[in-house]
Amino acid sequence: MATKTKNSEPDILVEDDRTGLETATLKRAFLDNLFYIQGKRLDNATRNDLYLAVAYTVRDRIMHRWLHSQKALNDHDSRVVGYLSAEFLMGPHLGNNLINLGLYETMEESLNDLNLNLTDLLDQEEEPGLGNGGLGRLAACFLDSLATLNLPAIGYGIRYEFGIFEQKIENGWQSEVTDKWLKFGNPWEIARNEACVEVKFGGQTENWWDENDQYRVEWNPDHVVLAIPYDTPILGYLTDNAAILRLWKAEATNTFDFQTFNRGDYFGAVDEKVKSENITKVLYPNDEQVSGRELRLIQQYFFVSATLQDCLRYHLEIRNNPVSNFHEKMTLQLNDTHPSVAVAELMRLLVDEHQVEWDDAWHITKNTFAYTNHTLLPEALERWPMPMFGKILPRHLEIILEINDRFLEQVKEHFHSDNGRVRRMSIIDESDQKYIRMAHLAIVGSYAVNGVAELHTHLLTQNVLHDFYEMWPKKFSNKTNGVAPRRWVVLSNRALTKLITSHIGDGWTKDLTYLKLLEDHVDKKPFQNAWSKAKMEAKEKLAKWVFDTQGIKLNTKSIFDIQVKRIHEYKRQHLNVLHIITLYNRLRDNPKLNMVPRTFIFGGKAAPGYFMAKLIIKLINSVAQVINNDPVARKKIKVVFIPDYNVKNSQQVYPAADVSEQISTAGKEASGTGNMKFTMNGALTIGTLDGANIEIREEVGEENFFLFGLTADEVEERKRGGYNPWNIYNQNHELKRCLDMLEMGYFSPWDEAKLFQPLIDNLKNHDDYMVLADYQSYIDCQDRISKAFKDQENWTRMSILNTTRSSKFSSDRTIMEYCEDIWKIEPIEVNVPDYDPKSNWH
Ligand code: 26Q
Repeated sequence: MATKTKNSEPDILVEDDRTGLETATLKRAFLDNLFYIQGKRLDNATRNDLYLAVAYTVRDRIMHRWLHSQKALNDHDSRVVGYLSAEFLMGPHLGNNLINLGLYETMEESLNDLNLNLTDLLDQEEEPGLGNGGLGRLAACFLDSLATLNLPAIGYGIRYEFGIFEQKIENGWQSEVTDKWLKFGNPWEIARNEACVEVKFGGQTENWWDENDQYRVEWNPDHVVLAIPYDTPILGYLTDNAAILRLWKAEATNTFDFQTFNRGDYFGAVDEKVKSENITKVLYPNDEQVSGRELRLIQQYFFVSATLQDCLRYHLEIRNNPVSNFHEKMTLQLNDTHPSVAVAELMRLLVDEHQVEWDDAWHITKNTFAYTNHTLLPEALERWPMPMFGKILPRHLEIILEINDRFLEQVKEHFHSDNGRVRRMSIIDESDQKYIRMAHLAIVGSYAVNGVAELHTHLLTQNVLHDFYEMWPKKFSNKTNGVAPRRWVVLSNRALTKLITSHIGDGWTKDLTYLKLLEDHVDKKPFQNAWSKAKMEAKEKLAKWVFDTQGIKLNTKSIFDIQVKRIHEYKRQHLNVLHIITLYNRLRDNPKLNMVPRTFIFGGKAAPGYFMAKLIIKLINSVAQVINNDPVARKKIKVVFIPDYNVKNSQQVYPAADVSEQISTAGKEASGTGNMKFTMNGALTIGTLDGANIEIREEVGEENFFLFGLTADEVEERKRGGYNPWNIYNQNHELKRCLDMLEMGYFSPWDEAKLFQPLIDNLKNHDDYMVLADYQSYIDCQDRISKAFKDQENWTRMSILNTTRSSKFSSDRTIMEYCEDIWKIEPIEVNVPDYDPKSNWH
């Protein structure tokens, strides 16, 4: 449609198909995208075509916000945070983006008009599973909060071609299938080929004194790889600000490998290409356990080097700053030690490539980085054999040794040549063969170090990192984790969201402390009824999904008792199983037993090489098979294992829980974040005094939390006193009976009788995770839960109070603390001007 204006320029009325937010506009834009991008009409589109057309419609509405955010950032010259993480477990984008644009209902309506169902299309999205669990999901929640709070932020990571494996359950065992998440294309990312950088590996170094009497080093690598950035916009909630998630993909360099090295050697060149592209092929699926593989170190260095080159280029070329104030304009958070080689890489870039003097470079470096520790398990502390490290990164080894020499001088001075300290604190572990301790490198090269829950930080400063804490007490602080309320309540739990908003307005979605206002209603019967109705709706939804996918029928009036998380001995899924078997035995003894029906739901992946974790999965499934087929027991107890637990299916799990299982051995779980998602959705926690459970209990009140088990101190004390699980086994009849049944093959009639022997042997002989020591306390606590559930009115009251008192666990709060105490960064207002077809608005 064009009209003539006075000055004879045709005034083309550009309709707002790419920006408009009305139902009719969305409908037209969707059909347009379906036609012009997918090349389909409604009558021949697949479900994936329809999903993509919606995705592009939403992406269009993000694009101008994103570009304005980036422009605002360049204009302001303010300090920016880069969040460096080997994992970003984002989950599906479409639903979250609709929520953040405030467009969820409108889009639902537009699609309904076309006889389409939004939920079906949301379900079509293949989630980017670029993380293992807590640490990767934390990075994702942080990006949501950073964007929502209008903070200038970039997430830097790896674009794995294959994310965390897809879990299949076959005959009760886990098997792993490659996660081909990019199979149908990814509408959310944009490749920025022009911003690629080169990353070097191997070779030798050469040193000389230059004409100014400066010591200089040149690194002559034997392999160079291209790093291509892929950017995804991360839109904040009801704001025009969008952060960037920049993930690096490895490609072969034509110039280097094909011409210089392999002239005429076609197959040699192809080998080089494969070798290069392997770097970002696959995510390592172990959490809490280091793999020590060379390729893992190569992955880490690859994304770190690309990231730092990118940051320096932004600082020097785009913002035109001098190299000397890099640390004032940029701060880089290290998500665990996975990116900690960054300390050496920034030194290399500054000293070797930008000719900065060592002392100045060190000043910049140690004022740039901050490091978050996520673990207390010794087996999870990363260290690299020195020879391997030196082979891949010869220059970085020299730099680390130099950093260490200077650091150990400081240690000697501070602790009066205490050799024990020098040995313990050194970046090089020399106890047998030499290793580089990545946590030590991260601490020495950072201005701030933090743990992720109060107990975790306390244990770090008192035990694991005590020497460092004594040397630099001010470097250490606690930042209790949090989760994004938008994804974990607003998107996942629509019914509860509507209920809450109808009582207190929608302020709570941006500031979770408003939930407190709901406490006025906690004793009002109609509100309580509405609350239990929302819970029931979520339970019915989950039950339907379990029935549709697994054919297991659930009693929605039963207690939904849920444990979803990675499978690990310290998380003690087997303690949960012992409770199930105990109930089963009580029912066998007395089929008329008046017990409150329970549905036990498990979900989680085991690291492929972790035998005991895989055996625990088999155990859960074996117990499920026996109980679910027992004509008496199945009326009261059901056991379900959800295969392939991931972000997408977790979104229907948290809202449906009555009971949240947070039963790790005290002192082992750094924080936990699933515990927070359950609490926000009104589940009651059964938990130990571990990680963030302690703070959850503090917030919701001890009368609204089911506590059991030894404390971290008591665990240590029992171990020091020569803990003997045999004694407990022999003295506790219910427990002994459970273990004997497992040992005799009661739950493995279809398999070899000795199937669970390794698990039982562990429990009886070592019980490193104090399962037997906590058994009785756990059972007693579960009995209290069953009793409490009978009083539905009071249960609902407790459920409401868990939600209304959960505001501390919003990642908005966590991010504000990082900003104030560590990063010192401030919000930037981004305002997209109103649409004006005459201005150069784009
Ligand atoms: C390291 C080296 C080689 C290969 C893999 C790894 C690796 C990968 C992932 C090591 C650890 C992880 C993940 C750890 C993790 O998720 N930790 C969890 O972090 C959460 C967020 O802070 C906490 O809430 C959990 O308590 C903690 O277990």
